[in-house]
Amino acid sequence: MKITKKVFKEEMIQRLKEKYAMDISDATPQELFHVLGSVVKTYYADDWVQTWKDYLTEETKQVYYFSIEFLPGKMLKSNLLNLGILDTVRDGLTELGFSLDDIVDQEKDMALGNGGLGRLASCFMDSIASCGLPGNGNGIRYDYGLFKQRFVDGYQVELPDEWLNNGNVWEVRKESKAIDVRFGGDVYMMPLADGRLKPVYENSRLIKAVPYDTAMVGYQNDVVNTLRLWSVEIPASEESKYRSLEDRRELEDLTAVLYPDDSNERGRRIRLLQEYFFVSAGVQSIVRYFKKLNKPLTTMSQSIAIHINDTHPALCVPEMMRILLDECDLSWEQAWEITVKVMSYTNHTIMSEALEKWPIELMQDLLPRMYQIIEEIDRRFVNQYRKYYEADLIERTRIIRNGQVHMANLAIIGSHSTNGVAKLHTDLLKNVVLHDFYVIFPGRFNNKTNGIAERRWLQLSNEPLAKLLDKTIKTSWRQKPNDLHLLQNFVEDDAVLSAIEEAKYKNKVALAQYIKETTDIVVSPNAIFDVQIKRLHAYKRQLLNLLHILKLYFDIKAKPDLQMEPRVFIFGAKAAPSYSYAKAIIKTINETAQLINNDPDVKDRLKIVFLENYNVTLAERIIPAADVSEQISLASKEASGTSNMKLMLNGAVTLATLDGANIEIRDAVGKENIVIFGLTEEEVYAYYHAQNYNALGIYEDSPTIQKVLNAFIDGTIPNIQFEGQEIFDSLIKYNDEFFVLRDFDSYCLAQKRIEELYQDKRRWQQISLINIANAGKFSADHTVERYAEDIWQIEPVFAHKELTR
Ligand code: B1N
Repeated sequence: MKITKKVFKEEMIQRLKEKYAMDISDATPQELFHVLGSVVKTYYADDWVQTWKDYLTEETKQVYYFSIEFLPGKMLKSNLLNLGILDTVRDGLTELGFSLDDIVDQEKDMALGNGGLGRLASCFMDSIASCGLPGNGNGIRYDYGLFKQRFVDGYQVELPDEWLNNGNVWEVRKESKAIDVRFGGDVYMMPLADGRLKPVYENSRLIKAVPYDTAMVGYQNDVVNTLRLWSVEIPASEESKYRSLEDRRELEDLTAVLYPDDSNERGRRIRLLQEYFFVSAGVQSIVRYFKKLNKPLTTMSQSIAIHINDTHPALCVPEMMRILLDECDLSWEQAWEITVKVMSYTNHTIMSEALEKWPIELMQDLLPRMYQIIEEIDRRFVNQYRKYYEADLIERTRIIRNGQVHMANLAIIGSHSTNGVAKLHTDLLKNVVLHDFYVIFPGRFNNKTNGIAERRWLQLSNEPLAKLLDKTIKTSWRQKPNDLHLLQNFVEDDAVLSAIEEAKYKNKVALAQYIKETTDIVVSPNAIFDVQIKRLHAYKRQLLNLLHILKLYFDIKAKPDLQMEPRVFIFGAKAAPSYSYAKAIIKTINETAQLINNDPDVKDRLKIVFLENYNVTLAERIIPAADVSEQISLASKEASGTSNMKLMLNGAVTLATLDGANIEIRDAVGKENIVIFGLTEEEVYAYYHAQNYNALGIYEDSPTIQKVLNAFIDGTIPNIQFEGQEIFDSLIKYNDEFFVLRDFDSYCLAQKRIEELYQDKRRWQQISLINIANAGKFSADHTVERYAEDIWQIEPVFAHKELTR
């Protein structure tokens, strides 16, 4: 359908009248947003219905991406871009007397995720649709998304994220597709006359899972996939069981909040119920759909792929078994074969505190039938493999041990594919963390390096650069991110090099303005914008960044006329509310900012800006303006990282350890075009094996480190008596778990190198260009195409569409 400016404007005027009974000239941005959203919905409605129908009638194999987190951010602009009407709508609104950007501001971020894992799921949704791949998301519609972060006296304070307060234009409630989910009570197996066993449930509870569908619009390809998020309700039949308000509350709380922990698990009752809730609803609805196709169940893997994004949806395995056994009357062997073929699993972390385990009693109590099935999977696994492997290996790989259910073991045993998210990460899975499984199932392991949606992270968020690219290399990069490579031809072109710098400068001016408005801190766009944006976690080492800033500060204090390139250190990070160490770091960075930003001796050579409430929308503001990308986790700890890719795509120079995808970024740009420092993963493991890391020794040998660390406890940094001591102790008393002190000197040298490079303007511009030109590799389009081919065995729908058109 061709949407002209004229048609669009008339539609806006008409709908505004209908919905709010007013002239468009009187509408507020909020009202305009709602009307615009509903107009945009009509533009993809036909394609959405058609995509559903095509998949059904063509019997297209589809993937269902199960994830307990999705982090789409705002959707208006992205939908406009993908529909190919961004300019039409922007111009139309201008003619009506409004600015699209003001209206865009009205949309609340959809923040149903914590960080990288949830954002990856959303980049994948965008890429799956944009590559014309048949795929859907399956998750939870939390009433409250990730908390809003405020700083009060430098401390993080958490406020609820009431994202649904003004309604959600994009979602469609599908009452008719609701599913009953059962939990609790007792279950026993009753023998039937024909010898089969049927489960009988006593005192169990039924809850209703209601799906809310959101369109995932593909990039100018008429494909509209679905993100299905489930919300809990009390079924009419069960109303009588919920006498008291508390009873109801407990149930309704099930999909109330997202657990705010990133890379960290705390086994909570409600969390386990959340996991089962969206898994059961999702798998049941998939089987219901499959049955419509009238094909034998044994062929399910030809029509359906289910992806388990980290272990949170690992109950997909026993839930599929339950349905096939209890409701479809298949034998165990048949059901198991189908399940393993349908399921695949991604591991996102090797941090042991993030590996999910549930106490047996809790699982038995809340999900008795799941537990029975898991026990049987475990029993058969042990039985089958103990013939071939030593008892210890079997003991280490079984699902149930030490009183706990090991979810990663369940996901690996119950699926045909286990992948890591960057080369190094996958190697560590194979050789260290999951080595025992690799011995048993070598063919199941594979790597899929993460990727990012370049549409959002360049086309939408960095218009100055996008326009420059169009002018320089034409527009094919918008369809094929790999064509960014064409920019490489301009690495000696002075005009292009300065244009890149100008685009960056423009973005820095805009960010400086935002910083002024939100924090009242004045920063110069001529300074180096040095950016670390990610969750606050000890392994990501925001502390290392802070130690270096303090060193620079003391250098200035010691030598007041010290010549240095002015720097703005920009942080964005939320800490899990219960993670007191991470919160101590936030407080300390904020107090150090007070100290440095207000010290007249510093004379604007250093500024620290900690922006509140880091989220997708804030990332879209910061990333285009970044000069330096801080990727400084301890080698082996960051599975992949994705902000590293986004920053590179926007021309920032990466300052990194050899961790996660940083290694692949180095390989893509060449080692002259990235600044690498710190221990390698081998060196880290060598310390573990020798157990000879000695933080105190490093401290005692280095006057610089002493000076910097003492600032935490001697009152130099104000108002952090408690926090400063906690951080100091983590390094000295508890021997510096993430080798911050060991990497300190190397990091300072790397920072020096950044400064030298920056002072050679042309060289810096060239590095920036080379980073942009080589970022196409990290497009999530490639990543999902690899998943589609190697793991899901699904194909793009275009081939067929072209034929039938
Ligand atoms: O997943 C991202 C990676 O790029 C990051 O390196 C990795 O840290 C991140 C439990 C997690 N791993 N594990 C989690 C999140 C929430 C939770 O409750 C674990 N997040 C990651 C994408 O691959």
